[in-house]
Amino acid sequence: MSQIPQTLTHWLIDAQRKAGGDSVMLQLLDDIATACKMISHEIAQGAMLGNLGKAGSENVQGEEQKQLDVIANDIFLAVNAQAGHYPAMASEELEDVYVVDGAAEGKYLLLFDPLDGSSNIDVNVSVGSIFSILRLPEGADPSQAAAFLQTGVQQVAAGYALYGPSTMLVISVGQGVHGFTLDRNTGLFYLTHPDMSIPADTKEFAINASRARFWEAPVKRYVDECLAGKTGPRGRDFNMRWIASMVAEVHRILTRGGLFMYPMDAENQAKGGKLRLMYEANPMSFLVEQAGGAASTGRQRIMDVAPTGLHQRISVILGSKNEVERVASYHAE
Ligand code: P6P
Repeated sequence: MSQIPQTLTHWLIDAQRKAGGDSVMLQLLDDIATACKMISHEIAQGAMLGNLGKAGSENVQGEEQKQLDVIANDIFLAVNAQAGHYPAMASEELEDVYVVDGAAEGKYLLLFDPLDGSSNIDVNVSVGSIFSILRLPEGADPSQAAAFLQTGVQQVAAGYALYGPSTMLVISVGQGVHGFTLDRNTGLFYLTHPDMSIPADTKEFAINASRARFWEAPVKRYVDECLAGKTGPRGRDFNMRWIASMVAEVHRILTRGGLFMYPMDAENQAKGGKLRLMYEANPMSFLVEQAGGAASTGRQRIMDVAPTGLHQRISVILGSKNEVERVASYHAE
């Protein structure tokens, strides 16, 4: 019989057997996959469904929402509320905690950015959804943000969907990082990228170079050395990428290595940085570390940061371990 790739469901069954315990994690990730399939359909239709462009509203970050931001958020909330495992959820698109009716017995908390990089939607560039799953702490009130304010090391699962030329779901439940590709004919995700791993070294870095005038000295030193190429202190040439879609950048790094930086700088310092800790930096750091990479603020491991707010922003330097450590060493000098 011809060998067919393992489906997400069968992979989750295997992972649950290895981890022991109940099948809840299997159900949680299966529902995430369903939500991402539905969002993929909305996005893949592009202008044909009339859902491109602005929603005419702003999110909690004061950012203009695209119609697909709202659609993706509604899908994530509706699909992941059904099984009753989450008494509450937190979304980049919602200021407060979203309490799930009838799920008071749930033991997990879901945090997500339903459509990251949505400024790329109208120009048909890859975007993604990012999710993080925490346990509800014993005795905590899930309706309060405090229940969510756990360090990244407390995550029990994390991942993203990448809506690109193909739609992929990349996840970790603490047993490495594994990529699944959506087959639109069967509607199933199949294991296509088992055991994704980040090389410790790289010649590729990603940063929004238009912000160079705001960078702190250690970041400027690192980038200048890369730009100096083989004639400079690094003794080798580097390449640069910037997609302005964190999911796409992280996927490239999980696939072939690299360094992604959105550091705190003189302009965003008052806000603590650009990217959000709880539903962007922490889940991506979980994946990166599970794949053998590193994720730092420049001054400390991202997943050790004690959160102070649901929408807290943070400096992000993640990817190939030796490069992350180099940037961190420059901060320490
Ligand atoms: P800039 C998208 O809005 C996002 O949150 C990340 O996905 C991305 O890496 C970054 O912001 C892009 O920021 O300043 O280049 O638009």
